[in-house]
Amino acid sequence: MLLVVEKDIFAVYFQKKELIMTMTFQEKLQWLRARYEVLATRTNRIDETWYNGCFDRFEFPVLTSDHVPPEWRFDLNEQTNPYLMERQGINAVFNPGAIEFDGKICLMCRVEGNDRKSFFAVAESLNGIDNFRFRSAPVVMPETEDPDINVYDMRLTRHEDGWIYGLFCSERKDPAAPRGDTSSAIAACGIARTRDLDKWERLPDLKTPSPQQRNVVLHPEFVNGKYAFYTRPQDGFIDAGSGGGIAWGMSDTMMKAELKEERIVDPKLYHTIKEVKNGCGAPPIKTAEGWLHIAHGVRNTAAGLRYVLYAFMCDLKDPSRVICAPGGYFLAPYNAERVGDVSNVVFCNGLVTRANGDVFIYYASSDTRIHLAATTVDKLLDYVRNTPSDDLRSYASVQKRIVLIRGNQSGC
Ligand code: M1P
Repeated sequence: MLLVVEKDIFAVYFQKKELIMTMTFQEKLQWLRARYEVLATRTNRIDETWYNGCFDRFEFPVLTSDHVPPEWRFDLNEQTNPYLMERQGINAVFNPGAIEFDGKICLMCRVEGNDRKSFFAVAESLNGIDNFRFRSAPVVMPETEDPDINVYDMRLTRHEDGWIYGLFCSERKDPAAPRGDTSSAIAACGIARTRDLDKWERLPDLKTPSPQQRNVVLHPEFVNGKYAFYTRPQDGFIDAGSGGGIAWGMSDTMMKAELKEERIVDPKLYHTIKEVKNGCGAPPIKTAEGWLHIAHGVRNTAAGLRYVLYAFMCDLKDPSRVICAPGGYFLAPYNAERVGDVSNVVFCNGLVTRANGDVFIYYASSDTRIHLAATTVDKLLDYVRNTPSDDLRSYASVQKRIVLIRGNQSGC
């Protein structure tokens, strides 16, 4: 039987089961590869149903678990896998670091296998909008003498010292957990460096006064001759949400990076989008007016935690000082983004600023797949400068809205 490779994704994807059942191994393999090709080469378009004047959303996720090549999931040998069964499934592709490298946009994805273990893999695209392809194999991240149980959420920083650093969460079981507690873990900031995103040199984990760390970001420039970090100090168990906010600390070296002090620069706050916790996103964007951040804030709801993205800007000379703090969220889960492994979550740890001022924000929805929001540096600056701050009370909020409405009604 000759399989016609349809251009229509639905025709390829939803091939009739009776037909698949009658296929030989080779025909099935051909269909599997055709299905993958159609998805990987699908053109992405701006979502015309979305408008807020600040950023565009795109119709399709840029990466999903189905974008992981069949070679990574199936044993393609008929002798050892006569049913052409998926042997090592992929559960999700999300939370990517991002960087422009060698004329391509590279996403350092968090790929999670069916076994719950995450690992890193680079997917590249020329336009950053579609046609992302994974490199031939996942990244082999060296371990330290205390092996990580799980690694995830890498932030890529092209530092002025010449290296590309990857800072990520390294999770290990809490050795002090009482017997029978199979969940408690310690989260630390793993550090590695590379020149090509392929070969990585693992450095010692970051040492901080806080016993737990996630969402650590390396600032791209030296500050007073030191390496500077945005951290998220947390006490106790990692899911307790007991962090105090985004903090700032400095280290003399990356070879044994250590912060003697962490100072909160962007606290979590009652009755805001970051009431439970917050965390830094990608390394900040350098603009003429300051360092722009896209971070995430978390609040509780009756349906569980809700993760949204918010923006703030820090002083150009003192990147530990917040100078603009718009109220509310910048981007929240929308339509199908709301549902996934961990629903009602958007999370961003990677963005790319292009030479023409375009900004591509890569965010994951519900810990499941990756989307793109496209904007510009100018629009982001307008957003952080002119979005009202959160005055923390309904009365104050309505006053501001009345000023807006009255101004519009008077025709100015
Ligand atoms: O499940 C939502 C996110 O939860 C964690 O983020 P945070 O440390 O801010 O709570 C991380 O596990 C992240 O990967 C995940 O997307």
